[in-house]
Amino acid sequence: MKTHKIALIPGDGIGRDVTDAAWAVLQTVATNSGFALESTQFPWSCAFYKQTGRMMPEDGIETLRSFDAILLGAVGWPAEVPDSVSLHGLLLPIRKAFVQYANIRPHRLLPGVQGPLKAEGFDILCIRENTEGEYSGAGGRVHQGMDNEVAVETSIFTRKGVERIIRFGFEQARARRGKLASVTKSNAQKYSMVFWDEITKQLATEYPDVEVTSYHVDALAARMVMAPESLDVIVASNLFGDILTDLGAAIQGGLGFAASANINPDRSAPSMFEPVHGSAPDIAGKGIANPMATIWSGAMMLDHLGERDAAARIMEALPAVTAKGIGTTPGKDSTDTITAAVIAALTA
Ligand code: GGG
Repeated sequence: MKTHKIALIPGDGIGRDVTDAAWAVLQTVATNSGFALESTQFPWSCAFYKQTGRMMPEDGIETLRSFDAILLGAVGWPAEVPDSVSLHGLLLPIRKAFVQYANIRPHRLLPGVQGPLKAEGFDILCIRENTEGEYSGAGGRVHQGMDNEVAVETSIFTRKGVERIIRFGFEQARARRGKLASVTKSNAQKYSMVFWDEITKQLATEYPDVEVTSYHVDALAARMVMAPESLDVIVASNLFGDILTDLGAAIQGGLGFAASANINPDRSAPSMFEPVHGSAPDIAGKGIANPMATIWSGAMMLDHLGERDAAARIMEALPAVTAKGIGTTPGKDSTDTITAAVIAALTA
């Protein structure tokens, strides 16, 4: 029997609740589909940082390298560890070390879910550049605590990095409805964002079948609210993609539904799958976190591992559950209730 080796990193807060739920669903579908999933769990988190001074061990990346994929819950415990420390200590190094340059975030309104807009049929795919740009971590601070203190944060956009993510966006658009929105703020940022626009234009000649439009990020955000049906695939930088996908999550009914895949398209290292949401310390341990985003991310993981039928079965189960009104209202149904309903839909 084919066995996929998965590194499980529940992380902080509700991360454990949602990864436990997703794992139960993944095990069910694996058993029913004739393959096996074998997990190794890693306690890397802010609690780990408090004990060891690191978010993961020095050889953490090398340890993860031998796995077929990584399933992660959430990172952050801001009362104890600054978010900038936890993000730069775990999530960002994994994305960079494993060249997971494409962060794929699907936003779809599931039946029965009431979003804030009338956006029936809302279905967009956001491709976020995941290894450079505004989150490169280049910069510094001098004269700390003095009135001449300076903080500098440098965005890094390389031709290789920009070309490969925009090309990935074109390929995704080609496989969907053939429309690509390329997002910048090139009227205000005259080096990096003009560079991005130029590369979009150059690559467009290779994809005559894709209708590409360049938008400024503010206009695109407004369009997502006012005319979401006009959009198909969005490709954006690390920061803009991060922000736009929280907007996408809101339109699809909340962060509880927003899944993501950090993909290494060349398959030279493992890819990582995680919900868009963070650790939500305010509801941690209450058993009310919506596990759908992590279950959906798990389906993306199975798809990436070549288990397409199993992934498709999960993606049929989720709307079947929400159509019954289960998991559609924040806090109404427990994590266990939603998980059991998904498992029941899978085994019906
Ligand atoms: N589920 C992953 C998580 O905890 N994300 C928190 C976060 O702040 N992420 C920022 C990012 O995705 O770059």
